[in-house]
Amino acid sequence: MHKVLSKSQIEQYHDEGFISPLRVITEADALSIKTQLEEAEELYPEEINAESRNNLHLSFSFLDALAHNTTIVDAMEDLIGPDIALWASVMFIKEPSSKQYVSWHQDATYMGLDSVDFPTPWIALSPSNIETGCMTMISGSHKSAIQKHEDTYAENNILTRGQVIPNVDENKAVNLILRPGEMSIHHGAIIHGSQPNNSNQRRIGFSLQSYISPEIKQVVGRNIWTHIRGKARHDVDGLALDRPKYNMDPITVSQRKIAEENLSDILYKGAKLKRKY
Ligand SMILES: O=C(O)CCC(=O)C(=O)O
Repeated sequence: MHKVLSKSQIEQYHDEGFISPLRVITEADALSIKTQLEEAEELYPEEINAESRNNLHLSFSFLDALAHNTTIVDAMEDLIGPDIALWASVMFIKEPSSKQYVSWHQDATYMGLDSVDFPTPWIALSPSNIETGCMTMISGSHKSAIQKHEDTYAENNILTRGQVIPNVDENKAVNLILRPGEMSIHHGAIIHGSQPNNSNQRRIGFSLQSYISPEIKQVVGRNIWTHIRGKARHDVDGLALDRPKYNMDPITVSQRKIAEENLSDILYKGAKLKRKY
């Protein structure tokens, strides 16, 4: 018996590499989280900005709550079983009428794990559609191996290395249209990307990249894992994370710093250049 996902949704995840849309919280709650995020951006500009967008769930309690949201975690359990840890998170913000885009890529390429088989929920905190620059998935592409990525460091490409898979066959491209409070779930090996935001509002998506079962091991670098549910992982290097009791809870701020350094070492391993995110 599955907790949240239907049999056909689970089949769709395995066949196409994604599920969308799924309602997680109400539209009003999503807009309230967006307001909290924007207040936090004002109050702590050094901590949350376009270059400091990773692992915000480690030191902001309203995002920690989303990472542990029962509907999201139940959906994860339906896909990967009861023992779950979160690898990292990324707040993907595209400013109104901006050129920022995400090139075709496969998430698992630079995560340094010994498997590509894991899900990422992406929660819309504002409307995500063709005008605002929603994610587009190449249906079924998770079934082929990790493709060669070229690091471009292109200015408006908001991926770490501006990495891109050339010559993607876009015939099977599917746009994931989400209302605030809905999520999509995508597979670690699916080819996906997103176009610029041509609207007059921000496009904000919180990517919980990714929920991982303990059978999957970190083989590059030392990740700081967030324990979510079930049996804890063994490869946590002795750092049992405190969850933030409130935004910027001091102990969690220093934990996030360590997590950020480790994540950067993983994501930029062998890269010519390191960007700040
Ligand atoms: O937010 C976007 O447009 C892209 C996000 C993405 O690539 C991801 O969550 O894996």
